[in-house]
Amino acid sequence: MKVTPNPLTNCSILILIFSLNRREKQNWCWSLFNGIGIICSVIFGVILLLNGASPVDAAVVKVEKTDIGWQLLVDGQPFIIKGVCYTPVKVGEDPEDLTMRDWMIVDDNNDGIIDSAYQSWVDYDRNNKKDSDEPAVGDFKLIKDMGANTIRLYHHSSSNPKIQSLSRNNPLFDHAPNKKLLRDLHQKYGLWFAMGDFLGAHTIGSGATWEKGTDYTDPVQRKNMMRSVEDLINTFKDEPYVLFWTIGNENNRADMSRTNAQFHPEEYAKFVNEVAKRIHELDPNHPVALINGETTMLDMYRRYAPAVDIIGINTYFYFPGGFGSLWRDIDKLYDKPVFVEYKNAHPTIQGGSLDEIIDYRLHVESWRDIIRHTAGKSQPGNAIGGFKFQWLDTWWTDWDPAFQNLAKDGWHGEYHGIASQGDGHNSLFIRQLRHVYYAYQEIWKD
Ligand SMILES: [Ca+2]
Ligand SMILES: [Ca+2]
Ligand SMILES: [Ca+2]
Repeated sequence: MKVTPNPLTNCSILILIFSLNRREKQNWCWSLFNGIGIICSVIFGVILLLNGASPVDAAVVKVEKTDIGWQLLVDGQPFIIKGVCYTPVKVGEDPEDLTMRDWMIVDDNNDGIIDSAYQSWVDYDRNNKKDSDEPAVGDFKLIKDMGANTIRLYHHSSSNPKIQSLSRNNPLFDHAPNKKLLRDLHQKYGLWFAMGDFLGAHTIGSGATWEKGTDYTDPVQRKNMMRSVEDLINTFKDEPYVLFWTIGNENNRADMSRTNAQFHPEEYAKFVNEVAKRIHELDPNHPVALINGETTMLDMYRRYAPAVDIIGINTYFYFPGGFGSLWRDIDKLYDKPVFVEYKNAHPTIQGGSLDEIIDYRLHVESWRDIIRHTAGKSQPGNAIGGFKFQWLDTWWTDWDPAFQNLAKDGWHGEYHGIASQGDGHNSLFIRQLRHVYYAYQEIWKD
């Protein structure tokens, strides 16, 4: 686990060893040197303590292609991503109105404990009340018990006012990240985090106005986005829970991302490559995943973005039995390891609630298709796992964030949760676990 030793720590240790080795010499000159060495060691140690620094214990994560296909390796061991997208939103809050808060700091019962992380509870009898046999358990214990090993976080908050201003001072991102919390979740539950930067999606990080959207031909905006990414890497690169970095979130789709990548694919792909190279300079220990909507523009990445390590696909399509020709299509266009972020894009709603049987069957088939295309199984062996979108129903996606309503186009984006928020009272604490939770518990246990 130990990598990239802190040079300050090394310096202190070297001086200390040097002074101890020479201690037997009585020469006054050596004594003076020893004295200086010990004093320096103490000063460096104090500086480290004051800075809250700790020994570097980031994992070494790599991707590797062999005869059997692509694999993600964590400290040398093959790793399949059993992932969950995690963005719990309290009923009534809406990121589009800049009212959504960061779950990492939400403590609405004012007890100093982060609510969703440690105090959510399962409403087993679905009566929308917390009964005596429904104790606070917390989302990450539930997610761990479901068998997941990785959480996807889309974008990072920052303590730097200049970086905050690039996200329109959005309350989601306008504060220091809660690294202590993430460390605890890693230590307690063994969960890894895929840490993201939107790279201008939804205008976050670019400094563009919402009306104009992010422009990848604008050198000022590109500089802003690079700074935002550098802030992410420099903040988290030595943290033990980082699995890899994600950049973008289907920025190739203008309708979904408010960027012009779709209209300037070459400029976008070249910028992505610059960003991936910069990340590798700052942090050689974690790969870079580009998140794309479906498989359009992969040929551009092949030509102009070879520095990307992993391609993540947000997919809305489902074919009987899984993802159809997705794995082969990607292999032909862009020879990289692949993970998918997937959902039941057309949830069947019966009598105002999700048809959980249809939903869980679809998810089981999707997961089996992922596993079928991992290294050593079906060709091309390029799958490294997937992220289920998402942990909790959101109520802001369509119309009023105070109501859970259907979409006019059948996408029903407010019903993608592994857990629902019941009737909306007791948000953000209540969890009604759907059948899909128990389905994953079964298929992810190996
Ligand atoms: Ca609390
Ligand atoms: Ca109950
Ligand atoms: Ca709604």
